Amino acid sequence: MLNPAVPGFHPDPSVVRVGDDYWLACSTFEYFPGIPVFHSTDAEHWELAGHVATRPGQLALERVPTGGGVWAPTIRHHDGRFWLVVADAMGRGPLVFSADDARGPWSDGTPMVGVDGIDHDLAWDDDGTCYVTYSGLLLTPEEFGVHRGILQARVDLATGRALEERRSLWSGTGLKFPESPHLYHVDGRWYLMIAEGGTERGHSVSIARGGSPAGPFEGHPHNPIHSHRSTSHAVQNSGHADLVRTDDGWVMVMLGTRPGGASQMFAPMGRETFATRVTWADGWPVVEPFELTPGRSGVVVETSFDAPLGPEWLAVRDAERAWAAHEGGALVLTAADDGPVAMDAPVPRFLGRRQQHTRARFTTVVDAAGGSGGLSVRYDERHHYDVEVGPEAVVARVRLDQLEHTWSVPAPGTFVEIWLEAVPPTLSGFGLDMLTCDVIRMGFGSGADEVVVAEMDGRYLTSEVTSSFTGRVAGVYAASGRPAFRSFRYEGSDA
Ligand code: 6LW
Repeated sequence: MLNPAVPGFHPDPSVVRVGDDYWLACSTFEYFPGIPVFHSTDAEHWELAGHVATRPGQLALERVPTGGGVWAPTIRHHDGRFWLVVADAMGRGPLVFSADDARGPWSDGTPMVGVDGIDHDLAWDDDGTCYVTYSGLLLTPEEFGVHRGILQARVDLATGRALEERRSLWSGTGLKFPESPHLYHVDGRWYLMIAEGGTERGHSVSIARGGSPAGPFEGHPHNPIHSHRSTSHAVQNSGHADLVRTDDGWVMVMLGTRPGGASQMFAPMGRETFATRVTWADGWPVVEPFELTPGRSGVVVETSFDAPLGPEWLAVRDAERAWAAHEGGALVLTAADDGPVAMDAPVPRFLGRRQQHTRARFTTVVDAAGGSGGLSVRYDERHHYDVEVGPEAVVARVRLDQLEHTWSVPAPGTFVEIWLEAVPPTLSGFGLDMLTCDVIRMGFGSGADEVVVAEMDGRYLTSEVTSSFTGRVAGVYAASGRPAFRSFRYEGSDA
């Protein structure tokens, strides 16, 4: 299987098969558009087909804290319609979306009533009764962090209302954070598969089976059925899995990270989607080992800003992007009138795309005559590195929580090609450099005219340091006035 299956931060994957098509959805937290839907015809090669949340109001992202928002969708298909349940964490809460076509448009989202928690799953029994099974982690201020294990209730999806009091189900082998439950009806048995151990290095996949979707369930005698914990596998944190049957067997998708550095400490892209094959023995799934696909060559993606941006472009907490316009073949971003440093804002005037390769370079041409602006690679509003063109200078900026450091070089004009790149550290034997994942270089110009304004250790822009659920996103932003961006190039390589 190709791995990563969906590179860049695409955690909490859920997959469904409808006819000869496969559809996969992931978490997107505070980013908009929300909940990407990928399409495949072989459950291995995935193309972005659209998003569930494309309109204001479908999610309440404008008010969610960093890392809140879209947590762990489940996508399913029943009676000719696509259904997706998801937690808009610290936003609208548990929601039900539906659509005739997985590409969209999707419904406005119906709040679930009588169902709380996260990681909601959908399953129907033979008489059409719908079961919502979920992780009982509570996020309300008064009960934040209370965990009630794996819970379930039958639900009327049309109204979002639970039809009964929730019941507790098998909740794993006793590891922390039982979550990501999924129910499967296979050869007359019901299987309940969960993640446990937490989404960090202790992550694992466990499973149980029984005769009814409502339990009781008997745990696999040798859980977990998958984990990379305490190994040196190139993919760590693997878990939060979903299963789909293909023509020649079964495929499991799951989240995982690619931490770099001598002791695999830091993952720049956060949690990505991986895939492996599954066979069955004695009525239990057997998860096949998988490896990263070796030597995946680089990609170059050119974006011309004279047309609307593709669906891979993200804004932070803003569904309408009223401050972005296409004018004269350029993308013009209007800076906020006041407030903090541009990228420190909770709603920055920023449009970006995920870093999807271990080595990546982002390049844009900015016309700063109308205002200052630049390139930023961000984890969140407190962890970002920027390179910005102002009236007199090109400024490199590192923001790490309360710390900000800048470097300044006279600008060669207001029409400047600027770039950010993540490159492997230059190893000089044993030492600090060997522990980091990469170095981020910030500069302008190219070839003989290239100027490196600053270099900074990249370990501080990783999921382990920022403790964020997302991954690096890099793009263009306005700091003052109305800077115009002429082009954008993404170059990535895992080699
Ligand atoms: C997701 C849950 C989790 O809902 O993190 O740590 C949440 N585990 O499974 C966001 O990815």
